[in-house]
Parts: sequence; C-alpha cells; structure tokens
Amino acid sequence: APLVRREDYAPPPFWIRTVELTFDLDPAKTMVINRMTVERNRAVPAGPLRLHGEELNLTRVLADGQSVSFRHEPGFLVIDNLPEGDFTLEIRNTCCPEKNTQLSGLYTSGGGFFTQCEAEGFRRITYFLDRPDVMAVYTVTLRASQAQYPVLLSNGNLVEQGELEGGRHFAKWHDPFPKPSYLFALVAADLVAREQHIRTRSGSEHLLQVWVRRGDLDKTEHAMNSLVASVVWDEARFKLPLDLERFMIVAVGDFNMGAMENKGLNIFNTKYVLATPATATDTDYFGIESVVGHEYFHNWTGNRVTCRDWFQLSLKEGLTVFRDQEFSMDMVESASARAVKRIEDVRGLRQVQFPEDAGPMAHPVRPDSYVEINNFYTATVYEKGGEVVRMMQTLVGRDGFARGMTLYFERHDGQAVTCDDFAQAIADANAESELARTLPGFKRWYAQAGTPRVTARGRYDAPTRTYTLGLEQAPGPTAGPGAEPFVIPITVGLIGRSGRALPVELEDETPSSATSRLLVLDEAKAFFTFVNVDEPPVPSLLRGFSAPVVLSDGLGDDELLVLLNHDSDPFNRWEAGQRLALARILAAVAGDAPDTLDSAFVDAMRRVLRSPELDAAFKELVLTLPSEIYVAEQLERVDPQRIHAVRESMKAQLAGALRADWEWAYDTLQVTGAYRPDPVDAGRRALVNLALSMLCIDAVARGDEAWPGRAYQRVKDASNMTDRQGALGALLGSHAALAKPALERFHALFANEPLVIDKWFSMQASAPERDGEVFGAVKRLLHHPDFSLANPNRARSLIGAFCMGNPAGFHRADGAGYAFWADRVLELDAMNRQLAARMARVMDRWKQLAEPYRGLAEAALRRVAAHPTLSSDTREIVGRALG
Ligand code: B3K
Ligand code: ZN
Repeated sequence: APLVRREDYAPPPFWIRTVELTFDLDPAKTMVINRMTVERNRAVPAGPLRLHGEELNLTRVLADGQSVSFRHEPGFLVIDNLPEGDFTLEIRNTCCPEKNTQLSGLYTSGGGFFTQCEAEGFRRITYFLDRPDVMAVYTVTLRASQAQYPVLLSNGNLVEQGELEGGRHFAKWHDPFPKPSYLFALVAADLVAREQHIRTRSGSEHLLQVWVRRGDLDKTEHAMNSLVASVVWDEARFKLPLDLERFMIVAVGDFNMGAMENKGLNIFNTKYVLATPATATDTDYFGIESVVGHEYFHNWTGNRVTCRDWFQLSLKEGLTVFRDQEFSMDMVESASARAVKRIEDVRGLRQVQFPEDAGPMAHPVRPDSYVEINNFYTATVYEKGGEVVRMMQTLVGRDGFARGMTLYFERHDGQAVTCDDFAQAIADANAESELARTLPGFKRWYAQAGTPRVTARGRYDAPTRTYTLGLEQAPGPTAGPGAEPFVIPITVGLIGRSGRALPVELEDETPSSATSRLLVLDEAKAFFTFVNVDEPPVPSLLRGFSAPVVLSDGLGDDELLVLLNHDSDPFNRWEAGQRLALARILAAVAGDAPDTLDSAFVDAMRRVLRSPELDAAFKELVLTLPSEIYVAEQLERVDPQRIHAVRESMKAQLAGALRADWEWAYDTLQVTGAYRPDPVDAGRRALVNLALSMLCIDAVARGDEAWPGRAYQRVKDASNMTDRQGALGALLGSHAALAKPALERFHALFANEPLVIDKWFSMQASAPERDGEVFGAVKRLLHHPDFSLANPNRARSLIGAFCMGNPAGFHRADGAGYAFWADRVLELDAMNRQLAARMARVMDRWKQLAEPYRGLAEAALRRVAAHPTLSSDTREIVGRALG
C-alpha cells in the first residue's frame, strides 16, 4: 500500500449529493443497490470517476439509466465515459457479511448485522467516493427475514416499514443531514430497547433508545442516564442541541474499538454500554459515562462539522476527547473529584501518549503521512489532541472558549474542515487573547511531534523580595530538525516553606491577591520576575498539568514534601508524591541506592493515608506507585525485570511499614448501603481495595493467612464487582494460595457474562509474574474453551493484557514472550488486521531495551516483518519499529 501524504490533498472531481441504498440482507450474500446523484466538481479538472471498493462483487453499473463501461484497478472501480454534466449512477453489488472477520464494513455478530465504516469501511459495503469531504443525504431501505432480524435500523428517522412476502420485512430510513460515508450505519438483529423521551431546553421532543440483546435490558440504565446527561450538558455548556428526532445506541459484542458516532445511530462495544453493580466496576461505570458522552458530543464535533481529510482527524477526536473530559469533570460536584479525573487523564497520557511520541510511531497531532489511516487513531491524535484544545481554553478562558465554539459552528456547520479552521475560529472569537497573539506559534502543536521539555530554575533575592523564574524549552527528540518553540501555557503558584500560598504578581503589574496565574512561554527561553515575595518560595509549576510537556524544575525532597503537604493545586500535590516515589525507584534501579525506602518517604505516605481532609480517591492515587511503564519511560536503557523487582519490593515495604494504617483504612472506609457509582463511594472502594492488596502482600510475606482468607471470602460474597475484582486482584497480586480457588469461583459465578469473563482472563494475564507462572497460565488459557481470538474484547483481555499490561511477564530473558507475541500477531493478522496492528504496537519501544531483551525483540519483529502475506496495517507498524 502506498504512502498517503497530507500535502497531496486535492478536492474530489465529483460530489455525491444523495444516496439511496437498498439492502437485501443475507449473511452469506447481501445484495446492495446504490443509487447516487453525482455532480461534477467544476473547480477541478475533469477526469474519470474513481470509486473506492474492497472485497465486493459488482453486478451492474448504470449511468442515467444506461449501462456504461468500467474497469477495475486495485481498490477502485473506474468509470471513464460518463454523461456530460450531472447524472445519476446506479450500482449493484454483493458482499459477504458472515465472512467479514475484519469487522470493518458490514459484518455479522451474535446472529445480527452491524456496520463499522470509519475510516474506510463503507467501500467494503458498496462502491463510493469513500472520503470525508464527500457529504451526501442518505435514504436507506433494509430488507431481511422478520423472524431472524426483527429490528432494522439505520441513520436518521424511520419513514416507512412493513411486511414483504416470504417472511421478510423492510424499514426505510432517511437522514436529513448530509454526511460523509464513514458515518453511515445499519443494524439488523433481534434486539430490545430501553427508551426515554426527553424535551430539550428549546422545547423539542426526542426519543432516546439503547438497543441490546434480549436479557441485557437490565444492564442499560447507566448508559441511558449517561446519554440523557450528555444531551443536557452539551446544551448547557456549549448551546449545542440534539438535532434528530431519534437518537439510538446499539451494543454489539464484536467490535474493534470502543464505540462509533454514526449519525443518530451510535454503535457501541458492549463493554461501554452494559453495566450492573454485580458485573461492572466503578471504572467501567465511568468509562461508559465518558464514551457515551464522547460519541454523543461527536454529533456536533465530527458530524455537523467533519474533517476535510483524515490528516485532520484530531479536529474531531482531540476536540471530542476534550469535551468528554470536561463533561466527566462537570458531572462531579467537588473540586477534588474534578482533580482526580484530571490526574487519571494525565496518567493515561503519560503512560501511552508520551511513549508513543518518543518512539517509532511518533507523529504530529496532525500527521503528515500514513499508509493505513486506521493506524493513526492514536493517543497522539486523541489525547494529545485533547490537550491542545485544553491549552486553547486555558489561553482564552472558559467563556472565551465557548464563544470560539459558537463562532466555529457559525462558520463551518455542514462543512468538512481542517485543524487550522478550528484554531482560527477560537482565536478570532478572542481577538485580545494570548491565543490570538501567539496563533502561528501555537499551531506548532499540530505540526511538530515529540513531547517538549521545559526546564525551570528560580532565584530568590531577599533584599528586593523578588523571585526570578527562568523557563527554557527544548523540543522532544522526535520533533525533527528545525523544530521551533512551542507556545506553552504554564500555570504557576508560589508556596512558602510553611505551606502559605504567596502572591504571584509580576513586576510592573497592578498588585493582586491571586495565588495562581498563567505564564506563557512562547520563546526558547524567558524570565519572569515575581515581586512582593516575602520568603524563598517553592514554585508549583504546570498546575493542573497545563501543557503536555516534561517539566524539570530541580526541586529536591524537602521542596517536594512542601508541595505534597500544602499545594492548593491537587494535581501538583499528587505529582509531588509521585516524584518522591519515582526518584527512589530510579535510584534503586540504577543501583545508586538500595531499594529500601527511607522513613521520610514512608512517613509522608502515612500522613497522606491518614489525612482527615483528603478524599479517599486522591489518597489512592498518591499511594499507588508510578507504573512500570512510566518508570521505563524515564530511562535510556530499560531492564524490565529490574524495574519490576524494585517496584514490587517498594510496594512490599509500603505494605509492611504502613500495615496498621492499611488496616485502619480497610476497617473504616468500607462503603455500606446500595451501590452508587459516584466519585466519593468509588474513591473509598478504590482505597479499600488498595489496602486489601497491601495487606495481602504483607500477610503472605509473613505467612499469615488471615488477610488472604478475608479476600477469598470477599470474592465469594462481595455485593458488587468493584469489591469482588479488588479482592481477586489482591489474591493474585500477593501470590496467595487462595488465588486459584478464587479464580474458579469467580468463573463459575459469571460463566454467562462475557464482559466478566473478559475480566477473568485479563486479571490472570496481568497478575505480577513469578517464575514464569503467569506466562504459563496465559499459554494454557489460549486453549480454554471460553477463549477466542476472533472476538476483539476476548483477544485483548488475554493477549493485550499480557503483552501490554504485564512487562515482567512479557519481557523474558529467553525471548519466549516475544515469540508468543509474534505468533499471536500473525494469527490475528490473517483475521483482523486492525486488531493485529494494535497488538503489534506492543513492541514500539524495543530499541530502549537492554540486552538480551533487545536482540530477542528484534528477532521477533523481523519474523513478523518477513511474513509474506502480512497486512499493510501490521506491516506499517513493524516496519516503523524496525526502520
Ligand atoms: N470515531 C471512532 C473511531 C473510529 C476508529 C476507526 N479505526 C470512535 C471515536 O473516536 O469516537
Ligand atoms: Zn471520537
């Protein structure tokens, strides 16, 4: 497959204005009639009509009712001799949904039909200009067996339905909004819906539906509540109303990713729809809220205004990630719960996006080229893209950002546009802002890859009571030659040694009592002088993680302890604790220090755990050591086994040194009463689960069986999945003998709950490795009757969880983990290339590994790369890794 370049973008030579699709649905052979009205785009030179098509059988082509000659080119149907002017085109083709293991296009799952068209799946259904800047109005007729597929859904509004002969029936749908083909969807299956009518602020009535398989209806309440909350929020915060009479969510068990924002007919992985307290954890509940919100918010940011080309993917994804993060934050009452959400989001960014941005797949938020666009649905496009939008909001203020959004829709509703158009609208609506002042520089966030480094050094001058902060930036190593400075918003505070917040007034400014403020670093280096600073301050920089950079501020333990104990910014408070832990882990890994924890650190952790004013959720985040992957990211040469050993040892020390404190937490913080997935209860459950896992680690080390016994009891009788999974995790994490019977118990309880069986696989795959036991179990589980590579959730739950979530199990000195990876990637690649390419990313950072890992990893990569029929998706990933 060729490289596609952003600079080669050209508008299409034809527009497709309307599409009438008729489907005769049959798993083995579905017939598609596709009637299009086509206009010539007179702004570009005339040429043949080249329609995308993949794995289709063409049966006829008519232009204005007459047959025309055509030819096939790889991936295209080419029609040379077309009528002058505008014309209609009718195409008939068939496809084979039941053989579609790629889960892209039209496929079957659980006896029903479903579609996934983004990015380039529509061409696997019929021939089309399958690119996002071609927007058409769709009318869709579905015909199918009434008994097997009683529910027939497509985008927009239902205009007609009825019976046909031979036990078949039909439904006709019309979507009044022009849309690109990637937003087309259909569903035909035996489903039932939870329904809710809502009236929006403007007074319009809408029907909301969540469609699931019979038997799953009792698991849809939270998804529906999340959908209602999303509708209300978008109207309140951005004045963006629901624009269709009917809005549907459909859950499907076989799905390549989380969910899809098809116009009016969102299709979701069951994982992000189905939840009951017995089957879903707090994390699952929050995940559902955020994904339901995300897909709903796409209705404006993505659907009403879409992307001109796929290089602009972050236009909709970065913006919609930002919106779903803001939604989740606005859904909680306390500032502390907002901060917890922010910390979790940043932790995810650093865990996934920072490594991506430093490795072979590094690319700008707006990439310059790709082989397979599906490989660029990345943490950079999504999460870093979200941070770029967040920085815009920081630079123009919350109200200014809302004004910018309004201008963006005034200008671009109904269009397919670029990232530049978005930034321009936000800046134009805020002409006096720092964003408008720095716009050309700011847009480098879209153009330059890599995580920038910011170095900060402060100097206090007692006689003048001034504090001068020098800030310097350098682009990340993957930014490429000639990288120019970024525009970096840095929110700062100054804190006295006793914890007092000091003023943050710059010289020549009118005095203010503010204790937090924004600095904008838009050059390679700048100095800021604060006045009226009564004492030598500890700087609290990058509050709330105001920019996606790596900060080095040179603060030592004493200063970090001041921040941990006193910072009014909860993000930096957490960050200080993580840095104290990280410094100790890194020193021990390097062999510069023993891996024994000092009492200063242990006491600080105890103070946090016992603090009467901190929330449980926040405590749990502080008391969780930085992950092995995050630690590895700080190193030039990575020995995964050494990192694992040091981190496990420090965890065991925290478990032992704070035993009485963990017991106190476990005994006093249990949540009683009915399960509610709110942040306060969830925080308490998280801390109690951490306490239980610490107590089990400590108990097993001492040969005491009481705590594992309690955990086992909890696996048997917990009243919700969060507690049950926490208890099982505690047994696995401490290598307790009771882990085995607990796993059996767990499986027996949930044998008919696929999403819970996924957890059962992934918990075993990600348990801390010891003597190859976990690897052995993973290999055995491949042959478990419940395992299937064809189901993406299941494949991820075993293979993904092991290769990505278990560094110490995976990186074996004998290379068997890498060989296992290569075998699974090759198996998957023959079936589902998008999923295979995702799994292939596990090896992105192989060049960082120390020997013998590095050489063994390379051999496995070369074996995959040498496979003759490897998909272009996986080839692009392993090719970049090796290249
Ligand atoms: N837009 C889809 C992702 C499509 C992925 C295609 N490989 C879901 C989302 O971001 O909301
Ligand atoms: Zn999205």
